[in-house]
Amino acid sequence: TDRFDPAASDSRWQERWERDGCFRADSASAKPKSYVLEMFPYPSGRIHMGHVRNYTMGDVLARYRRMQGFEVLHPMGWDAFGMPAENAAMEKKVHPGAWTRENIATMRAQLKRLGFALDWSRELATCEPDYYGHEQALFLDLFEAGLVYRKESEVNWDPVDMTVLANEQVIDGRGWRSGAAVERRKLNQWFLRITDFAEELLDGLGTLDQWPDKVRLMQENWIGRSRGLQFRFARADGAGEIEVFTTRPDTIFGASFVAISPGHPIAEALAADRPDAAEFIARCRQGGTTAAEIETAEKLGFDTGLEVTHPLDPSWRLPVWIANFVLMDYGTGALFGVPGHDARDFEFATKYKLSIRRVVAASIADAGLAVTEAETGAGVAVNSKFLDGMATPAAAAEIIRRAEAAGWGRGVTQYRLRDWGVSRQRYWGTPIPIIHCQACGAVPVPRAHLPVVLPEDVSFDVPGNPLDRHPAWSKVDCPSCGSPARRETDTLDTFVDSSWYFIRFSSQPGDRPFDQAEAEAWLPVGQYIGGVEHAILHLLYARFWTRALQRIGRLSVQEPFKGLFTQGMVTHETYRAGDGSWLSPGEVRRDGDDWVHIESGHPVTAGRVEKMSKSKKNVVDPDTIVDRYGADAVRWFMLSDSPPERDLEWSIGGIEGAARFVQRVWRLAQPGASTAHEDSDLRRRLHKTVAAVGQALDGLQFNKAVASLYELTSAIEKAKPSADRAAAVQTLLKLVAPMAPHLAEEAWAQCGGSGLIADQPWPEHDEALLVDDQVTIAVQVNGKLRDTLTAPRGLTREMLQAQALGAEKVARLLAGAEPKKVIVVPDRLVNIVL
Ligand code: ANZ
Ligand code: ZN
Repeated sequence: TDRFDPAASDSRWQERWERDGCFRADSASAKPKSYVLEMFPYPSGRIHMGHVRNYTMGDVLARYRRMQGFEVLHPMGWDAFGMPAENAAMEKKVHPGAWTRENIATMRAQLKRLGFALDWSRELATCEPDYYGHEQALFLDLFEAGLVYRKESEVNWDPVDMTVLANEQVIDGRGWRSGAAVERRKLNQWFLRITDFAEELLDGLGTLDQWPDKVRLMQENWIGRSRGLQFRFARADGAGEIEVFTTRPDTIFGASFVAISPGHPIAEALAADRPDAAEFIARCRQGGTTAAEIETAEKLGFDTGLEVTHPLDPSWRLPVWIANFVLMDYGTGALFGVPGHDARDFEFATKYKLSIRRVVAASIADAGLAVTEAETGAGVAVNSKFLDGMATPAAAAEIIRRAEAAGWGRGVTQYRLRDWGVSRQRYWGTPIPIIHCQACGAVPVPRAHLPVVLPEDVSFDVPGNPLDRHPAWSKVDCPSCGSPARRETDTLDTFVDSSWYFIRFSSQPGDRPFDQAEAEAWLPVGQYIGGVEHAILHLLYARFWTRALQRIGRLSVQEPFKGLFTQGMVTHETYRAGDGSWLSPGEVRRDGDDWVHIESGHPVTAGRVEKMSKSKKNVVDPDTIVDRYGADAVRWFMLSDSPPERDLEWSIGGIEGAARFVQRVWRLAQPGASTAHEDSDLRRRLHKTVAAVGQALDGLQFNKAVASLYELTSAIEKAKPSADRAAAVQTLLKLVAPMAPHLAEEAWAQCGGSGLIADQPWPEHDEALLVDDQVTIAVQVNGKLRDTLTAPRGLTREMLQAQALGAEKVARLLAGAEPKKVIVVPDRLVNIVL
């Protein structure tokens, strides 16, 4: 046939791969192993183009590694717990489980249509007891190892709906449903001791040389190591001390106040007998719990009337304020304010008329300059007694030395990283396997009783956690004393589910979370691919979980993801009608220089090219495209137009170009197809392409691989029929196979190739054929080497002479003068005599 027909072909090969168990990973294989993984999707409804791009990249790599002779693990699963399912339950009255499982079925079918080389036998969904039951076991392992604890901590509270809100449910400080201003409330919650691993997680970043620098930097900043001084101010009333933490001990003579957090014990004690203090603290509790919200909130202060004495000058007193920007869970929950050199302190001091003093300057001579805004950089100490003239780091070290010598403080390391709060007051998550007993406290559910399964009969007609309202589920007997007790009704943060799914993929025993030997055979993941939106939390939590398992002796792997790649987004044009509503690109047409709405004829404004999103109506549904162009054209387009880390703009031109390329390759493979007669050096070209495509795929530079394949295709099209040409076609098909696997299989079969092309070894190249037939020509002036040229072998004397005289360095030496004589030795040298 003269056309490749994806509609007939795609499903045929997909079934064949499935039937042959082609992409099943064999843990017992003697081949070297390669684990390729894309971040598993949240089953939100349908696959979008972003998924297609992500999974195509991983698929190309997986198929390439397989052809290279690796035993490849390339699995797929579903990050299936989370809020959207509960929102759907509230809005559409469907059970979160039914909604989720239906979405999974749809999306699985969509992925299958794209022909991904996945080991579907290892598919998992985190919402099934078969997965989350093992997660409960791991939670208990960590609990027993002291890596899990419970403490009181703040949550977002919606005062109208009377429910706890997840951070994502707080929009501009208000509850997403009620619109009420969110408050902070204290609740007992479960935490994982990730801070125990802060140093390891930071140091481990140094070993991740196959991660993007920007992601490592984001993790580094998130962990946030600061070195500084912790010391005590004595209260002037003699009633104890206030301990503070500073990263700028050099500014100690610039202190103008001490500020404590609204949650600080001194603040709480004060609130107990002063209503104005209590009221102030309550005011500070308004607004959400995110760090960003606390950072940007207006600075609020309350003068306690207390005073402390300066450690380096007992006659110097500083006022103590309660300030909303001081976090209780960082450092000591108290600080000394230096308005001259800290932006928050400057804002605070300006508002409350506290003194602002310069203690750092560019040089000693600038000591008298006024400070008009916080100068946070380094310099030399001024107005600081014995520190005067010392550079910032030396001055800081000097204060730490004196504090330690005199015993009023010590040098410390602080991390910004907080312990991981994993409690969620939600239904659709992994139940935390704990039972609360009046007498025994928090008791782990006995292992034999795992999994603790979510009840099916729950209602979503009122806000709050359905598990709390369920009449029977939480009522159990204490496993330790037998008296009536209560199940924990909090469920785990879904980031816990995604912190170990890649381990479960390695082996799926029924009686434990994973098989250690098999996990160690596959891990670490060789190449992990996903969105940069997961650069911080997901990756950090997965790294922590892996290290925690290592600490308790369950897995001897340090880092879960050896290579990380973060791909760009898929974007598309946007359009808006006169009333500001969005129109899909299919609803508009060009009219001269303008755009109009096809249906109404009204003018339309073309907007920016933006990430595909439902709200902007610029989504292209992969299924429609696969129907029309076939899987390979979509896959090819996803790889071809942009470097993979950049955004890819969807366009009809692009997908049609990809579809045309598929047909071009198809035609090449047809018997007797060539009517061309060029006698090109196809062999050399072919070996170069094999090398270039391999190198590009190793570096995940898919667009470069595509460009090389276009060139080879054109070269073959021009070549006259020959054995070289026939061999080139077969090799081309192998090179194209990871990207356009259906086409490659069909054409391979057509050319009489044996077996599946997916099972063929990756073509080898001959290094000797890679070197261009180029020579290096020495360019001399008066017999001295001045420059070199690269030229094709056999270039004429005249051409060589012209090139040499045109060389920049030679032209400079000649300075316009005519050379006396030019001696040319072809393929070797040009000597210019002046
Ligand atoms: C005096 C000072 C002078 C400070 C100066 C900064 C600049 P990083 O670098 O993020 O670790 N701080 C201490 N505890 C705090 C808390 N619980 N909540 C909010 N801020 C707190 O920040 C350390 C600095 O943040 C500390 O150094 C302290 O202010 C403040 F020119 O002390 B500094
Ligand atoms: Zn008990």
